[in-house]
Amino acid sequence: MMNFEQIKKEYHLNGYSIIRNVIPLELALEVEKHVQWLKNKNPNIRPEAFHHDMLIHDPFIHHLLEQKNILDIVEVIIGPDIALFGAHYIAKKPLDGMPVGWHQDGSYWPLKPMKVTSVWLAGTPSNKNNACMRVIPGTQNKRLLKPSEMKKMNINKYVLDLAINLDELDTTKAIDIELNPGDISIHNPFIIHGSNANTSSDWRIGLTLRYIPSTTYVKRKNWECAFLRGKKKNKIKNKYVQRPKFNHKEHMKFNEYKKFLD
Ligand SMILES: O=C(O)CCC(=O)C(=O)O
Repeated sequence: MMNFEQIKKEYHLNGYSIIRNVIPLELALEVEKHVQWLKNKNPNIRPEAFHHDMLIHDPFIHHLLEQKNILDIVEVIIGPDIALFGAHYIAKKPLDGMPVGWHQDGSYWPLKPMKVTSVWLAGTPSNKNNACMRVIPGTQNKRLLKPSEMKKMNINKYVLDLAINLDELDTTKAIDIELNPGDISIHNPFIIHGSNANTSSDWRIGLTLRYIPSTTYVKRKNWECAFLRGKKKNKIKNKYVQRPKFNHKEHMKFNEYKKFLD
């Protein structure tokens, strides 16, 4: 049983919360399989960069988006009318998985208002050894830095193109978000977080999912969102994709693919 009150309390106090065994292990193993499948299909794209456009029409991703346990947790944070505006696998290969510089998610996002929460879903163990996400609790109460206040990073070496200058941070306060497959963490769009390079001999696979209430507008032309629960707001002109249909030639076959046949 999930303790929603506890999740809410931790999230507001620390800017994040860890929730164990949110999806079944069997499904988490399919997350790992999906990354390997995408990698074979897109050999020229690094697996840290399996972005939204590659995922938003994918039935397996929609199967994850329909998981009641995840939506119930998201509802505790952003309320009952829920959409997704971002999905991104940050999958780090063994030995050369790229680091993510310290940042606040909200610095990147064209959201009006900045009401949003992130889920980080583990498809493999993610720990200190293989470069798990790290957060600095309490920094969710700081102001959001503008991109112009951040340092430009080399995108051949870092997952993101911007990072907060190290001399503005106390990284000794950082906490490692250690997860097992099927666990999730949720984090606030203001909290400062990042991760190291993966130099271990293991994969580190995480799926980031960004949820907004249907009252948040995504101010990016033709950006595709997925509507997931509750009510849409007519005045908010977000574009919602249709639930995809499974196609044997285009999609990875997964245990429950039949749900997407019609
Ligand atoms: O996956 C990581 O290491 C960092 C994740 C991250 O920056 C995010 O979810 O916003």
